Amino acid sequence: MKHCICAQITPPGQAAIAVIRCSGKDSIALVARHFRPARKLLNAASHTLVWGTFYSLDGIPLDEVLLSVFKAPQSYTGEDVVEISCHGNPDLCDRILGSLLQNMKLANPGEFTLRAYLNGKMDLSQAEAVNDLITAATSKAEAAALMQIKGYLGRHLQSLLSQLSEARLRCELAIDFADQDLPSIDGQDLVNRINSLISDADALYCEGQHSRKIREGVRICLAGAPNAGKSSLFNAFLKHNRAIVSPHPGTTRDYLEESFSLSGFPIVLYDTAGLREAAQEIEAEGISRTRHLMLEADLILYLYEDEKDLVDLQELSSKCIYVSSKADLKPEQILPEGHLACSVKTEHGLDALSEAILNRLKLPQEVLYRPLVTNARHLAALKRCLDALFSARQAIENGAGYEFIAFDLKAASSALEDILGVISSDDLLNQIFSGFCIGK
Ligand SMILES: Nc1nc2c(ncn2[C@@H]2O[C@H](COP(=O)(O)OP(=O)(O)O)[C@@H](O)[C@H]2O)c(=O)[nH]1
Ligand SMILES: [Mg+2]
Repeated sequence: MKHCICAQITPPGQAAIAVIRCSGKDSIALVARHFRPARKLLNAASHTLVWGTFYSLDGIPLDEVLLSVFKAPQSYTGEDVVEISCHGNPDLCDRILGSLLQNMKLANPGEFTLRAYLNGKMDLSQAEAVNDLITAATSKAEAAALMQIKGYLGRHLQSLLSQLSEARLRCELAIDFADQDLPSIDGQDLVNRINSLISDADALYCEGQHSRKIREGVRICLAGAPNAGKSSLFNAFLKHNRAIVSPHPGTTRDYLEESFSLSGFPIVLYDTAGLREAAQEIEAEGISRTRHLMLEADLILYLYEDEKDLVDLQELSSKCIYVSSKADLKPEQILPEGHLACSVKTEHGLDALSEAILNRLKLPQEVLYRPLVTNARHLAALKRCLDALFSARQAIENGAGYEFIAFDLKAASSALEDILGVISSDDLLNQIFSGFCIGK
């Protein structure tokens, strides 16, 4: 039988209130051993509060507490749950938890959510989204995670899965009745079904690739000649003086990395050493890192004070916004097509630059109201599903037997089932849930 588990679900440290959650078949009876009036707890209806005193097992009163009672299956974990709200003194919480641990086990990270998943309260994609929501750094990332918790993605995948089964069923019928003189299945119909599955899965995958940026942050690299004003712009975006700004070229030798939110989207901004030849050793190393960061970035802001500092970025130019910096010093300037001008000093052009960044990245505001695959594990599974579907379509085109097509369709289904956790190995579950915080 499964143990009752407990853990503090509020952050450690002093607070007005701390909450300890207990979950398991016997949780109500086990907490009642510590609680007066015990009978009130034992008789409590689900979703009610019970007020009383919490005692250690040897009868010493520890605190006045408020218990929230949730009965299976109407609880977070799907088991009987008691949440103990006590006073938020860390020492006191330890003593309450210590008493409970005489009959219960301390929950592992993510174990409450793991139980919720195992008890069918949510599919695996929803369970993972719980952690995404807790760790989301910006409002857009929160919205995407919440959509997933609410099950939008799960329902969408379920519908793909049932279309896949339908197509597979047709193949299997064709295999089973191959030796009988029945009309063979409609090949064109099967191709149509597979094509429609491909376009659906492909849209989900492509949007997902794009939206991963919502989770992980868009990487923007500031580049340009030394002294172009990169560190100043870096500080302006972060709204504090993180990077050293100096009139001496070559001050920023290593790179700096900071995150901030741009209209709710997470951005990881890199301030780099300026690109110039003939640098000292350390600076040269900085420059080679700059090149690397420019390659990896989703977007490059290339700053220049003077047009003579513009360099040909070749293949990188497609992900580059050219910014003429220190515009306050160049009131008469005529900008090349597509370039922006800004001044950190007067703040002129900074809003337009932010807007240009958002436009360029085509961050999908509206996509948030549709199911999104933002999790790397899910994206990889979706890719496996797509590959299997391509292979099925190829098999039909090659005139391969239906057993080959059925095999590919089966592989496509199990890739989607991996996302939902229809069947999942203990290893996978451990890997996923160990990334959670204790108490979730
Ligand atoms: N007038 C003016 N000076 C600026 C502006 N931005 C940066 N500077 C100055 O240009 C110099 C180099 O700036 P910095 O940000 O360190 O450039 P970096 O080498 O590209 O990081 C410093 O003296 C800054 O004060 C601006 O918008 N207007
Ligand atoms: Mg600098």
